[in-house]
Amino acid sequence: MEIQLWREILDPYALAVNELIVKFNHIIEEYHHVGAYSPIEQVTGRVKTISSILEKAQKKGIDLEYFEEKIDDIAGIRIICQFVEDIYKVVDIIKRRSDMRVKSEKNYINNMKKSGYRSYHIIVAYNVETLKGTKELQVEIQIRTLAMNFWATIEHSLQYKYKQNMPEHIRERLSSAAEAVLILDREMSVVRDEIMDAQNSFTIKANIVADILTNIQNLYKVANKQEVIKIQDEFFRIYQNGDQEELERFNRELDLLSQRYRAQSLR
Ligand code: 0O2
Repeated sequence: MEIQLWREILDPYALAVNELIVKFNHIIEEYHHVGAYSPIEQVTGRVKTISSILEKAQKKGIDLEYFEEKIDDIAGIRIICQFVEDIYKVVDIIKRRSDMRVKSEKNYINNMKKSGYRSYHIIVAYNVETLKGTKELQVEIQIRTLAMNFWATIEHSLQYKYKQNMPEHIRERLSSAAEAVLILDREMSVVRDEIMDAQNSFTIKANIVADILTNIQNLYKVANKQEVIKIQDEFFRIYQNGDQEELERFNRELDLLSQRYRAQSLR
């Protein structure tokens, strides 16, 4: 196939990857905007390279005429979570969406691969709009924890280096590292509630501070400058004390003051 033709075929996949990265990042933002913990930590994506498509087609005996149907990870999204529990939340989120249809799933979390690989894979059908009209594509979404991702990234590079001939002692090391990842994820799940609490209060505090600063900025445009400088000093004092309740109270008072000055309409 000519390079140009490959480009034409792969272009919609690049669009799908870009769109899905935006959409999953938006989910993270939505959680943060309401001061909640996001089950998604990070999102990345890629379109398989032509050489990797050719390699997979050859390995699996796929006729290149049908590679779009037979290779389901031409477009790949990787969602990284902090905890194993988050993976299942993300799976639910994906299943409830109307812009993608789940075609198949593989749970390598409960059924670890022989290599030690763990991840949750979902193949979805996803529509993109192109100059030629709507095109339905398959996208592979891999969902895994930070620890699983660390292991998979290292193992992937070693697989690439050794191809089919990975030395036995390295294979054994990887296998015991996979066990360590399993234990690490379990340990993290035990302290999950405490970690989430800490992260939630950090996000809530950051949101309050952002609100206060917006209020002060808006007041500066309409209120007496000396008064606003006093408010600002008061904010620094409360901030340094680090008492969240006092910050919340201060923010409510500022809201009222801003309303009085109709400053909020300037937001
Ligand atoms: P790349 O370079 O990431 O695109 P299979 O024939 O079982 O290997 P299949 O049937 O396409 O592959 O589906 P599967 O098992 O769900 O694997 C698809 C992708 O999962 C792989 O794509 C890898 O990204 C990842 N994966 C699966 N098994 C392993 C593993 O043992 N180690 C690591 N590091 N990743 C794995 P590609 O095309 O193989 O690779």
